[in-house]
Parts: sequence; structure tokens; C-alpha cells
Amino acid sequence: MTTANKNLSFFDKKSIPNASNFKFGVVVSKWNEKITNNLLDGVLDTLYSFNVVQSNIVVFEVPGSFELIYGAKKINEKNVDAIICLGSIIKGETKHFDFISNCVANGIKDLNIHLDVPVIFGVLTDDNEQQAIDRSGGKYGNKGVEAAITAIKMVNLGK
Ligand code: DLZ
Repeated sequence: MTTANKNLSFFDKKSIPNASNFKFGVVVSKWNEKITNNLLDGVLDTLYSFNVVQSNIVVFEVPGSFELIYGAKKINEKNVDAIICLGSIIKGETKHFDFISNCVANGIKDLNIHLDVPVIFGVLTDDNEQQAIDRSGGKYGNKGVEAAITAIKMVNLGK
């Protein structure tokens, strides 16, 4: 799986459906907040640019990426068409990175199996802070933009 030279903010605008009637839930982790704030900006700017109105976007904050799973379950009660999970997990000195990354990926996979709406994996899993900066509005674009575009496409798929 290579992402070298891929810019996460590039997409073909013509291939994206109108999203003006879609409702989105965004769950954002506050761990590594500088990074996740930029991911959230990327999501919101992108949804607005496809005519999603502010009243159709619900945002929940959770303390860390591990809590994204429960946050997604709760935001589903708001009758949204898709859920976008945003987080930034950065490798440290302990094995926390592996446990949290695996749990979050598996948890979001499970939600996709059990919920009736798509749950999007907008979680950066990086070796260091610079890699996270590069992918949250830096030289490799913004994972939040990619997550928003994916969410719009998946809602359209289910309609
Ligand atoms: C504990 C922890 C650590 C060490 N690192 C991160 C991280 O890089 N990114 C992240 O989103 N969360 C981290 N956390 C917090 C956990 O996700 C979780 O919030 C706590 O373990 C409490 O359940």
C-alpha cells in the first residue's frame, strides 16, 4: 500500500454528486488536536463546497481516537446519512500506537458491518508529527478532504 506522492486533497469534481440533501455526522478526536482541527476544517470546507448546509452537519468531539467508535455509535442516533471519523495516531515509545490503530480500524470496520450508514476512516496513523502535518493540510493534502469526498460518494451509493 503506497501513498508516496499521493495528494489526499485531489479529486475529480465532476465525479462527485450533489450533496445538498445529505446529512453528515463528524466525530473528531481531540488527541493531537492541532492535526485533527485541520482534518475537521478539510471536512467542513469540502462538504460546504458540495452544498451541504451547516444544519445538516453534526460534530461530536471525543478525547482520543479510541473513543471514535463509541462516538460514531452515538452520532448515528442523529439520523445522519454517513459518519466521518477523524483522528491522528502518532507512534510513540510504547506499543500504544499498534493497539489503538488496530482497535480503531477494526472498530470502524465493525460499525460498517452493523450500522446502516457508511462510517469513513479519516484517521491518520503516522510514524511522527511531520508525517501527520504533511497529511492534514500540508504537502500531501488533507485526509479530511479525502474523507469528506468518500462520505459523499458512499451516501450516493446507498441512495
Ligand atoms: C493514550 C493515547 C496515546 C498514547 N496516543 C494517542 C494518539 O497518538 N492518538 C490518539 O488519538 N489517541 C491517543 N491516545 C488516547 C487514546 O486514544 C484514548 O483516548 C485513551 O487511551 C483513553 O481511552
